[in-house]
Amino acid sequence: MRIVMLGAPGSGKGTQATLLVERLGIPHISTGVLLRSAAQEGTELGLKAKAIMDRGNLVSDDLILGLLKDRLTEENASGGFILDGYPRNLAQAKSLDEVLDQLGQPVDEAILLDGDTETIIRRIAKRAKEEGRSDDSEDIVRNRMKVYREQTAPVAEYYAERGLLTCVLGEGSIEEVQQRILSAFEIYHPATETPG
Ligand code: B4P
Repeated sequence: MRIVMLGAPGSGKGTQATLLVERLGIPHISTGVLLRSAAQEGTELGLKAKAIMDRGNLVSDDLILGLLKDRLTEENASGGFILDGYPRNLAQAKSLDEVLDQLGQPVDEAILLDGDTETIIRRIAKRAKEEGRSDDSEDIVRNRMKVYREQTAPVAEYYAERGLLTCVLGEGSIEEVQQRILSAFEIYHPATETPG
């Protein structure tokens, strides 16, 4: 199964994707994680990306596509994946379709986590205190929200037009949101649960 997770910064994409991989046994591919790893390793690409991420803007489509293609062609992605943080604009959505068409592995589902802006600001403020991520300060988060509204929100429509979009309310506890996703997709652990 090939799933794309969509949602504003702080909507819970990465959090929910991490829980879903345990259920589905497919890898979690996060472009944010790929970029932060490259920055930590100090590669030229990583340092370039870090300067952009620290302002809350999107890194260039070419740069991120190169990183993503390498990851999608790794062997453990051939049986499916949960893609988190990509696509973030319409050009990326089209590039993703092209790459996956070439691999003969089209997107099966897109999940949009919908949440209130103030909830998101609160969650990220908490993470800023706990983890100190350099793009989590309040003014940068407000810019990330603006970038989301202008560039990423139209991507949901792109998948809706193709009949692939499921919207899930991202408010409430992490476990409550996970349960909503599992119910929407009728995902159960075969050994311990039966469909309700
Ligand atoms: P990401 O790493 O994707 O960062 P994010 O949008 O904040 O999402 P993340 O997955 O980390 O957080 P989550 O909502 O799960 O991107 C960072 C930057 O990288 C971008 O701004 C951009 O510059 C660059 N980038 C990445 N992909 C790109 C692309 N394709 N093109 C160009 N640039 C790209 O969780 C947030 C917090 O909320 C966590 O602390 C979590 O514990 C908490 N939380 C989640 N759900 C909760 C709940 N239900 N209740 C309480 N807390 C909750």
